[in-house]
Amino acid sequence: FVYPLLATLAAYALGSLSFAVIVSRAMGLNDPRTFGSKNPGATNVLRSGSKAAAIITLLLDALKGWLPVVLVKWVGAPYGLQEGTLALVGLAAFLGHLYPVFFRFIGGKGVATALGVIVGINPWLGLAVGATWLIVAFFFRYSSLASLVAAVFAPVYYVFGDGVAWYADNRVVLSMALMSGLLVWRHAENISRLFKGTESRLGQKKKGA
Ligand code: NKO
Repeated sequence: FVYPLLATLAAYALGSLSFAVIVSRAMGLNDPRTFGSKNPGATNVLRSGSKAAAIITLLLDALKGWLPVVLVKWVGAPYGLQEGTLALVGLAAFLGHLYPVFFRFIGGKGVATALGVIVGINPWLGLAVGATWLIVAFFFRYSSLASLVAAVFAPVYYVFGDGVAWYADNRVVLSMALMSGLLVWRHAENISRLFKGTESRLGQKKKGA
C-alpha cells in the first residue's frame, strides 16, 4: 500500500515540472504562458520561433510520463508494484502536467506527457499513436486537431491491440480513457477555434504570437 502511494506522489511531482516554462526560461525565451495560445506546451513554445526549444520541451514532457511507467515496470516488481500501479503512476504524471504543484496548478494539455506514458506502457502503441498525430498534423496543419484525433484513437488502439492480449488490464484501459477524456476537455478552446476557423496552423508565422 505504501509503495504504490509513494510512486504515485513521485510521479505527480515529476509531472508537475512544466518543461515548456523551464526550457523557455533556460533558453532565454518568453514565457509560453504569455503569448500564442498561452499554453505551456511544445506547440506554443514553437510559436516563440525556436524549433530546438519546442523539441526539447516535447522530449522532456514526454520523458516525465515515460519514466514513472517504465520504473514501475522494470524495478517495481520486488516492491509489489504491478499493472495497477503502472496505470496509476501514468495518470499521476499526466495530472501533474495538467495541474502542476510547482506552477500554481496552471499546466498544459497533456499531449506530450500522455504520449510518454503510452510509450512506457507499450512502445508499439506509442508508435501507432505518434504516427496518428503526425499524419493528421501533416494533412491538416493543426497541432490541436492532431492531438485530439490521436487521443481518441489511443484507447481504441490499446483495446484492439493490447486489450485482446493476455496481459491486457482494465486499469490501464481506464487510465488511458481518463487521460484521453481530460486531454479533449483541455482542448475546449482549440475545438471552438477549429469550428470558427481561427485556430493557428503549424508553420504559420503570426505577428505578435
Ligand atoms: O498551443 O493550444 P496549442 O495550439 O503542445 O497546443 C495544442 C496542442 C498541445 O500539445 C502540445 C504537445 C505537442 C506534442 C506533439 C507530438 C505528440 C504526439 C501525439 C501524442 C498523442 C497522445 C494522446 C494520448 C491520449 C491518451 O495539442
